[in-house]
Amino acid sequence: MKLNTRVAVATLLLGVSPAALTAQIVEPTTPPPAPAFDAQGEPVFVNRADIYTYRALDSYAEPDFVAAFVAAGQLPPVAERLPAEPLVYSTANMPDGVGAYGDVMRHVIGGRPEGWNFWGGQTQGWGGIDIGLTECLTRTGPLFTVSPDDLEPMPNLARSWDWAEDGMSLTVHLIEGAKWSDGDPFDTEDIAFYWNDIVMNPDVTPLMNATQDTYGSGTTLEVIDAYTFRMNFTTAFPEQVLYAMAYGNFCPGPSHVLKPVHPTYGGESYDAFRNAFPPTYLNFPVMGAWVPVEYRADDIVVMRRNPYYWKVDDAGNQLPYLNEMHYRLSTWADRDVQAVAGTGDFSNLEQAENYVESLRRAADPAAPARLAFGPRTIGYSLYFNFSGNGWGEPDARGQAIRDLNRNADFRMGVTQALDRVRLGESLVKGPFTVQYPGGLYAGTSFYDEASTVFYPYSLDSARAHFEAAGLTDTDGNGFLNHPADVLGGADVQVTLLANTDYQTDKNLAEGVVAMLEEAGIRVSLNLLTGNDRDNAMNAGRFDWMVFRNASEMITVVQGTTQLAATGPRTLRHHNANDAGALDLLPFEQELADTVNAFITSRDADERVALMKDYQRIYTENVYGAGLTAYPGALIINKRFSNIPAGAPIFMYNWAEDNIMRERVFVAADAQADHELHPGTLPGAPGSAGPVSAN
Ligand code: BQZ
Repeated sequence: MKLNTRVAVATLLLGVSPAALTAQIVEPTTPPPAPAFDAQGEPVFVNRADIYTYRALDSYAEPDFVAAFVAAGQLPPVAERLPAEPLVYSTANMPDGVGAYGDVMRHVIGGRPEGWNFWGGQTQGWGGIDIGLTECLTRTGPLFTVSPDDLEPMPNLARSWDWAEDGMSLTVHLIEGAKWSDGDPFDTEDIAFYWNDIVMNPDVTPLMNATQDTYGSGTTLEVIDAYTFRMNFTTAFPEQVLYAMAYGNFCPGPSHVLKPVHPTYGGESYDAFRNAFPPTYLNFPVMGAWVPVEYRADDIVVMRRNPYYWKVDDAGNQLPYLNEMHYRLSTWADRDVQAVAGTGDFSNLEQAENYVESLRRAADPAAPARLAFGPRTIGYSLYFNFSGNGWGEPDARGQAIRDLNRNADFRMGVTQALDRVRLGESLVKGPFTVQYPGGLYAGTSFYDEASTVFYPYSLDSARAHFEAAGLTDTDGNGFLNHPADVLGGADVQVTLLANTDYQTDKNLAEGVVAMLEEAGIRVSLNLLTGNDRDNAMNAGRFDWMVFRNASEMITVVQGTTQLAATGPRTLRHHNANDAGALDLLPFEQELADTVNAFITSRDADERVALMKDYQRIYTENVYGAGLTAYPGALIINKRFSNIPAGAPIFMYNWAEDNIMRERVFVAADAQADHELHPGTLPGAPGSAGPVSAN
C-alpha cells in the first residue's frame, strides 16, 4: 500500500483529524533497518523426544550421601522415590554427556522473596527461584532448541495429552507416581485445587495472574482419575492452551499444605492464605529439583536437592547433578558483576549499560565465565493505561490522562516525541540497540516489516498531534494545557511508572521524561521496586509505564492471550474495572478478535496473516510505544557442563529454564567447595532447615 494511501487509511481508521495529519506531520514509515548483530552460537535443532522421554530403567542411582539416608531408614530406596516411568534425559542430547554429582550453582538476584506461596500471589524474588521450585504441566523454555516442524510445548508433569475429535476438549495424562519433595503423592488432587481454588477463585491471584481466560474464556476442568483430567473449551482446538500449561501459569502447588490454610477449607482469610508460608518457613514442599532449606534476609536463599525429584539421566542417575542452589540477595546489576568476576555463576546480561565492561572482562582468556550473545529479544515499551472507566481508581488528574491516552492523536504525539536512537545510545553505543516501533519484535517468526507502522521522531509532528488532541500552551509556561473544561485548563501532568531495580528501566524512563518535556508534556517519575511495581501495574495504578516486554512479543504462541484484551485481566495496560466492565476502543476490540481468531486457527498461513493484521493495527494505533530492543547475553561460569549451545537469555522463558539446570553438572575434577550444607537433605515442611543422615 502506498504511503499516502496508508496515511489516508490511517486517518480513517484512527479517526484523527485529517488536518492533524497534514500540517507539519511526519508521516509513518516502515521501521528503519536494524544494525546487523549476529548471535554467538546457534541452537542445535532437535525434536522434543530427542531431549527426554518417559520410561522405566533397569536400575537407578543416587549420590552416596543420599544412600546414607536410605541406609539409616530416613528415606525409601531411590526406585521407590521415583515414578514407575520417570522423565529420562537422553545422553545423546547432553552436550557433555552423563554428569557427576556435586557442587552448586551460585545465582545472584535483585528480587526479594515475599514467601513461598506462588499460588497466593507471592514472588520468591525471581532470578530463577520460582522457575526452579515450581514445575508445570508443560515446558517451553527449551523450545529454542526444538526444530520448527516439531514445535509444540514439551511434556513435563503432563506426560501426554489427547485432543477430542472435535477439538472441544483435551484429556491430559499426568506422570504417574511422582511425589512432592516431602514424599506426598503428586496427582489430580493438586490439579483440582489449583484449578478450583486458585485459578477459578476471584479472591485469589497467583503470581503472573493466571485466570480462567489464560486457558481460553469459558474453559472448565474435570478430574477423571488420580492421574487424568480433562479441559473443556468453548472453541475448537485452542492449541495455545498447551503453552498456557507451562511456566508462569499451570504450575500446581502442594495441595496437602496449601488447602488447610485456604479459606474455602477453613483457612482464616485470603490475606492469611497468601502470607502463610513466609521465607522463614523452610523445606516448603516442591516438585522442583531443589528445596529451600535456608533463608537469610537480604543475604541468601539456599536450596538442597529434592530426594524425590522425578527425573533421571538414561544411565539411571536421579537428577539433579548439582546438590545445592544459591540465590544471593543483591541487585540485578551485581549479578552481572559477580558472574564476570567468578564470585557468582550465572547472569542474564540484560542491562545494556553493563555490556562494555562485561565484554571487556569476559574477553580475558583467564576469565572465569563464558559470555555469549543471543538474538535481540530484550525490548522495552512505553504503555498507556487505556482504561477510561476507573481501573486503578484514578483521581481527576489521572482520569484526564487516561482520556488522553484513549486519543490516537495524543498517542501519536507521544511516540513521535521519542528519539529512539538517543534512547538506545543512552544505554550503550554500538550495534546492539535498535529503534523498536512496538508490537512483535523484528527477527521473530511472526514479524512482518511491511505490516509494521513506525512513527519517526519529530518534535514538530508531535506538537501538531498534541494540538489536534486539543492541547495547547495556554499559559505560556512551555508546557501544554488541558482544554479549559478539563481540570480548569491546568498543565497536562503525567506520571510514569518504572522498575527501580534496573538501571535500564530508570535510564529509559528518564529519557522519556526529558523527551516529552521537549515536546511540552510534563511527566514525573514513579520509581518502584520490583514487587511494588508489579503490584501497582496489576492494580492499574499508573498513567504510563516503561515495561520490559514478556515472551508474547517474541514468540506469539507463549502468553498469546496477553497480546490483547482478550479477557478482563489479560492485558497489562487495560483491565476491566471493579464492576468487570472493559471499555475497549474499537481498535482494541479488533486486536482482541484477531488474537482470538489466531488462538482458534489451525491453519499456518491464516495464523501468519492474522499476526500481520495484529501488527498493523497495533503499531498504527500505538497500542504500546516501542522504545528500544537489543540482544541479551548469557554469562555462565566455565566450570559448568551441559549448557546447550545458543541458549537465549529470554525467548519462551528465561535462561534459568532454557538451560535445563537439573542436567547441568560440574566435572568431578572441576568441582569447587561451595556447598554450605554438604551431606544434607531438606527436612520436614516447616522444620528448621536441612537434615543429616543419622
Ligand atoms: C530473569 C528473571 C527470571 C518478572 C523478572 C523481574 C520481575 C518481573 C521478570 C531476569 C528477573 C531477571 O526478571 O531480570 O533476567 O532472571 O528474573 O524470573 O524483572 O520484576 O516481574 O516478570 O521475569
